Amino acid sequence: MTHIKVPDEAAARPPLPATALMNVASSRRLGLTSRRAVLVIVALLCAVAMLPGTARADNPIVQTIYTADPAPLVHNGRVYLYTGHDEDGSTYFTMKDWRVWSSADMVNWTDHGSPMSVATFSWASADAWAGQTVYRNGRFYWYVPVKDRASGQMAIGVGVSNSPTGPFTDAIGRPLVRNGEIDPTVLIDDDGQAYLYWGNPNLWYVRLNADMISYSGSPAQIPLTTAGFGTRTGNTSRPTLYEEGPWVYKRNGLYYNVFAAKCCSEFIGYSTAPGPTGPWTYRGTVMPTQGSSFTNHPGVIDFNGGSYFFYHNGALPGGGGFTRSVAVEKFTYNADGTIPTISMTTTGAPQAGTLNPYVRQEAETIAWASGVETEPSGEGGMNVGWIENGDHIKVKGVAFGSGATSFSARVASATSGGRIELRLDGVNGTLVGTCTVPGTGGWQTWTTVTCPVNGATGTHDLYFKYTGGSGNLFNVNWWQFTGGTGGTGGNLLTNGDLESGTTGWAASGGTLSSVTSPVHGGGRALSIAGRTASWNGTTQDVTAKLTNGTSYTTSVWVRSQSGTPSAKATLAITANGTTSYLQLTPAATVSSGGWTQLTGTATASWSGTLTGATFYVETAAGTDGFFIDDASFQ
Ligand code: FUB
Repeated sequence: MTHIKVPDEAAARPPLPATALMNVASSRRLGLTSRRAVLVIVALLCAVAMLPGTARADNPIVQTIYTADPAPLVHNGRVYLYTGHDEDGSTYFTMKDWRVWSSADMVNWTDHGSPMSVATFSWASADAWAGQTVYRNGRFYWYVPVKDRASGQMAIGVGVSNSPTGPFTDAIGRPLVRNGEIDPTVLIDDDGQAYLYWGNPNLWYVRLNADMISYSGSPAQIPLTTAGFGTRTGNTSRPTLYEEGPWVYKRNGLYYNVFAAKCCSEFIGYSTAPGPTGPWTYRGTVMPTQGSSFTNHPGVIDFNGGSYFFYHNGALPGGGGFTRSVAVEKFTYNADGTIPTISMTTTGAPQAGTLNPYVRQEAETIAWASGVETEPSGEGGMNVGWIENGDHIKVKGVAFGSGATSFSARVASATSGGRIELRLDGVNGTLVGTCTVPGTGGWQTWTTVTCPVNGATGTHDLYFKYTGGSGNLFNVNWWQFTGGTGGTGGNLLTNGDLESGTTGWAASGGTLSSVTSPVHGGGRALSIAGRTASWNGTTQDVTAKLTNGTSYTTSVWVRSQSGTPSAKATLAITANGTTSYLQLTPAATVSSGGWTQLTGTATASWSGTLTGATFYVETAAGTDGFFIDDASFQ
């Protein structure tokens, strides 16, 4: 496992020469001399990082291991990120398993471990290379290239799971297709027809059946014309730019194929088409050749009103062409649907929303980690481990609201433990609490420790700085703060002030738009028009933010676009397959002449497992359009 010690802002600096960084990745198992060299490098990086006015680095988005070949999937208000895993010190694409990560805000990523590996496919011998997961009819299908043991050829397998985080099993017990080519991507078109595309050096597609694990007809080649895929020079056997890694999707009626172009080093190019099988037209560069890895690999999504481009590079210490790391940038499509040229950054995407410290958070939910690793926890999920004196984890944009009073963490230690220092906005920032972790008799013998917190109000980056003696100190499974007031401490709604357009919001019928007039506060409000039922309203997924048995206070300003409907805020709670509706505010008449505040307090509780919670503003009857502004749910 990798044990990468990087200071918080290391990656925001120009990269150090590869020779200087060579040994950092495997520092945990290094001898003393190498270890000292690592510490010198880290000290240098720390010194640079303490310079004033430096940007905070959040790319690459995983620092605990090397990751490659990103495949993002948006499901129920979260982004699930499926990646490959480059083994430490690789000199080839030595990849044995795939990994899953997820985030509700694009900066704090939860490690879900490895729910699928080469061993999942009994017929495969090696090469857990670039795949993609899609959702259909309650199941998640993960298409991957692996080496077929019998033929020695690369083939496409398909894993299946009822959960986005697995575990995944081999859906059919044999390759779905096998022609020696790699890198599957799947598009499910609006008419329900699914297409599997893959290929290097060719580009293939086949129509998948509705079961997603079989197909109709035979695999066909998409003609690699220079009009469709650009002109490559200097390689007569490959006249077009298409190399590998296709990512096919549809947006506003246009079909996109974003792919790794030219070799080597690769850049990311793209083509568009009026239909799923073409004809394709080459549109140019998405991301130029950058970033210390001779491959690159695209993944593109829309999430909470923003567009995001995932890729990989060699930016971590010890990184390179076979020790890659996944990163992300936010971008905006041009008005004609073309994609702007995107450059790699060390700052990454902005945070979409905040993180709620008053619900249980996994210790492996991380914006930036230095020195630690993760592992499967005996209590389920993953835990953070291999913590040594001075290691740290940053969690970004933590909304403490009116103030935290105490902190609890689930910890285990086979040695004598240590301390968790809670610091704001820097690894040496304001200390707001210190929790002492005792020895518990085992690395998976868990206990909960609690300590007082002072001075944590408003929204800050939270740093867990781990201190103690030598060697491994303790493991952490999860943590949670207790709030000074109201039990929650902060607005759980993303973009509650509506100043970030429609970010975080959706419509349960009707059309959503961000407007500049009328507004209640600030410069923008949210409009919902074209409603055809009273329950059509403005909605926001709050599943990950809710705590069972907690009392929530709601405030939202509403104004009708016509008529005088009665408006209310409602929470739809789905647990154990049943949905119940909690009225958050009494219904109140709203008009087009001014703003009306809906307020109320209600307790959210459920039995069994919570699978969905949606905050609604709707009307008691009628279909008049309305505006909302300055919404809070806390
Ligand atoms: O990660 C192994 C291979 O490298 C992938 O299948 C390609 O897309 C390239 O990224």
